[in-house]
Amino acid sequence: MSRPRRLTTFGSLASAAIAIGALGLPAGAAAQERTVETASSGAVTAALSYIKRTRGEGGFRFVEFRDFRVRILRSGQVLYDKAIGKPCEQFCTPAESALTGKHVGLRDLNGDGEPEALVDLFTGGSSCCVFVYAYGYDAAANVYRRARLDTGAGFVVRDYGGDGLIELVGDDFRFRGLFTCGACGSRPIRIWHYALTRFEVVTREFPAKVRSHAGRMKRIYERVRHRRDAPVFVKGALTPYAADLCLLDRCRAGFRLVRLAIRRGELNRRSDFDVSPHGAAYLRALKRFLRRTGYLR
Ligand SMILES: [Ca+2]
Ligand SMILES: [Ca+2]
Repeated sequence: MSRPRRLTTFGSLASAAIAIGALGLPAGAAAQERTVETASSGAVTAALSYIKRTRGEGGFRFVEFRDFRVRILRSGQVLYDKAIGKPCEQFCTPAESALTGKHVGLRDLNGDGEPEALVDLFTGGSSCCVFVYAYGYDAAANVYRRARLDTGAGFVVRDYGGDGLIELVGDDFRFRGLFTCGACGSRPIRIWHYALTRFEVVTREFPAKVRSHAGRMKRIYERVRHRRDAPVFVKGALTPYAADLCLLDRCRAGFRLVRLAIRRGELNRRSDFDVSPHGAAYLRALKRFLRRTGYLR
């Protein structure tokens, strides 16, 4: 006899129990206790399962999750059953998705009336990283296909235009700590749309949102530029400002403000906590980075 399996579920216990009965479990799992969470919408049931163990001793105890697995049933037929795999084979934590409020949920991301199964995992570490796994139905092939997004520090959910096509709004994590300290600045806005096998960066399609983000960065710059410890914070505001303006095809206007800050001496080295580059070298490095990341074309 296998031991009763612990259930964590956001639906009713009854529906989870039925789902488990129908889903079965991978061979060899009986030896270890698998937690299964399920979500249903119409004919679709998605299940996220994993092994959860408490490790450590005494005052140092932590919960470890591993062997994440996703299974999707449609009208009782298993159409997807695979491990989540790297980088979340271990050390990741299930995250309540901003899209569904659950570890596993169903929501239509692209307005076609077909819900996608969604799982968010957090890799741990300081403000990094939230991964979104979306499983979409490919009707022609009668299979589910996976799209994965590394959002960096996470995202918020919007539906600009109210067209049912969901926007995931976050920032460009490649800019973390760029030319400054990790917590000394912001990052350029980044917006994604879901497509069947991938998430697409669509930031340039939302110029009004980019303008408003750039405006915020400029206001931060005006606030911090008088501080004694200015350079790290000035760069923390000017870098995303310049990137935002490039998204609006106004790179030159962004660089004009950077040159003004250089002339005013706001980017000179002023303390031991300053981070290179300074002055004109900052502008050169900024342009190089914006070119490499596709902002400056
Ligand atoms: Ca859909
Ligand atoms: Ca929309």
